[in-house]
Amino acid sequence: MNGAESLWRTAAAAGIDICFANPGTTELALVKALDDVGRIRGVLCLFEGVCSGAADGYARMSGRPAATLLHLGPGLGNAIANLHNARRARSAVLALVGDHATWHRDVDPPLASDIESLARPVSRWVRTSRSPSGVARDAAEAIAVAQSPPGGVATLIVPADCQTSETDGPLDPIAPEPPGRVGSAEIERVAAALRGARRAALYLGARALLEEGQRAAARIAAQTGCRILAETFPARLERGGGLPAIERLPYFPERAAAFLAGLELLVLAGVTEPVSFFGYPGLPSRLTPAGCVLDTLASPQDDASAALEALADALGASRTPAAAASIAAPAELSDGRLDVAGLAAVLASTLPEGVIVIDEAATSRPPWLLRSGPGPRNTLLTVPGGSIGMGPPCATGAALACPERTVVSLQGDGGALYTLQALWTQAREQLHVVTIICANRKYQVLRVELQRAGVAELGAQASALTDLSHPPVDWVSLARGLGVPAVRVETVAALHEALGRGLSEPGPLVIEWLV
Ligand SMILES: Cc1ncc(C[n+]2csc(CCOP(=O)(O)OP(=O)(O)O)c2C)c(N)n1
Repeated sequence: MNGAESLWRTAAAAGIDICFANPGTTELALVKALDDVGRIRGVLCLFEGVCSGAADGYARMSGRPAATLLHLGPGLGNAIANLHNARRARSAVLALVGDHATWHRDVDPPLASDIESLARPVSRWVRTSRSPSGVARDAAEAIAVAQSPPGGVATLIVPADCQTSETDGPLDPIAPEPPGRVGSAEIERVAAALRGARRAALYLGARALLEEGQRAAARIAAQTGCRILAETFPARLERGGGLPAIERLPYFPERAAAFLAGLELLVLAGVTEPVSFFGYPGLPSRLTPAGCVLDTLASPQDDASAALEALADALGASRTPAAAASIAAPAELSDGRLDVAGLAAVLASTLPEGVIVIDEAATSRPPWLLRSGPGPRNTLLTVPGGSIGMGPPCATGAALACPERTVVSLQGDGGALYTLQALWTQAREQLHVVTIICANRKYQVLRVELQRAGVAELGAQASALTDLSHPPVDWVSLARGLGVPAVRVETVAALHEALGRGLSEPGPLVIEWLV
């Protein structure tokens, strides 16, 4: 057995069943070995940023690690923006990168570069395999690190000769570290603080936003009257279907300050303190109001759900589930031109139970996404690292992880243009993804930021550098060119009809909304 086969057999034993790949000559032994091993599905992505975003989406929705296969430094470089998002989402990703044969590197061939230096900022673990016999051990270690709390990217660089040379065979998986357990003293301390505070909130992130964490938080809220808040851009937020009403922290610091104003106690569960996305002169970077006590119940490394449950018990909270949030009556659908309110109404009345919603809609984001609670059960995935171009790949990975569920991706046109090649993979794999492109034909959020910075009127360059309308991008043609059927809508009724069709028919669909 060669090193490549020993790597895949080790990875399969450790729970990896998919690899988002864009290979080159230095990865071909790994490509061939996928056929020899037969337990890992190779999915071709036409740009490495699609590989990394899809692996992130797959890991978020499956709860299992996902692999990417990338071509030396340039391939890894193309993947970095979405590896950054995966790092911030704390997704378990094994980034495999091929390299030149060890004996060939000395001649400094054209594709040689410092791959480890490229990998480090987005990886919690980086290693270059030194020998064929080390490849399986390196892979086992990488996968364990990727999954150990809080989870992240582990990058393993495998020289071509380490893939092709003979080895002893695969290794058993290495168990990831367990999440940290919050001790009873900490639980008692936070319980006492919550009992003593008149205006308190739980601030939830990461795994605290899965079902068990939310249900425990609802018990605590029912017992103490505290609010339940979520980080602004959660990696994965379960919503609806009787889960509690949770408000996402607003994006702009002024709104976040108003949102948190008056709190005396903010309890962190699975998350670090709230901070502003960007620094604005005169506004604070840290968002916790002056005089409000920050108390960490559970860090992102800890089992935040278990800590919340223990806290609910310590507070004597009832075990009977709090009354389910009432199902919102479908909003009235107007028959006029489509706007953000119309989009929200169509989504609220159309989306089925169990839908996975991807939010990279930027300024077209319907408020419906910011407050969870009413409505059928759904799962929301957002962009925790703020690096746009995550939506189409992440939708692709989520759909592969959950073939029985539908994915609806709300996507700004600017962000979509970074990684539109994901549509081709959606077509090839026949994934049930409906992408609504919010085509305002500009980088609107940057114009909002310019306004906030006091620019009353855009200069010619500022206007040009935030404009996507000359020439206008034709999303219907782009999607069709990549094998995905597409339709353009301008009215509420047309969106309603198109979305209904997309939800009921198999395979992907793109709906271009001319904003
Ligand atoms: C990788 C990356 N490059 C650039 C940016 C800066 N950026 C943030 S939002 C944005 C434009 C978003 O445009 P669009 O998706 O059309 O949404 P809109 O703001 O128009 O609603 C840009 C370029 C970023 N966040 N990430």
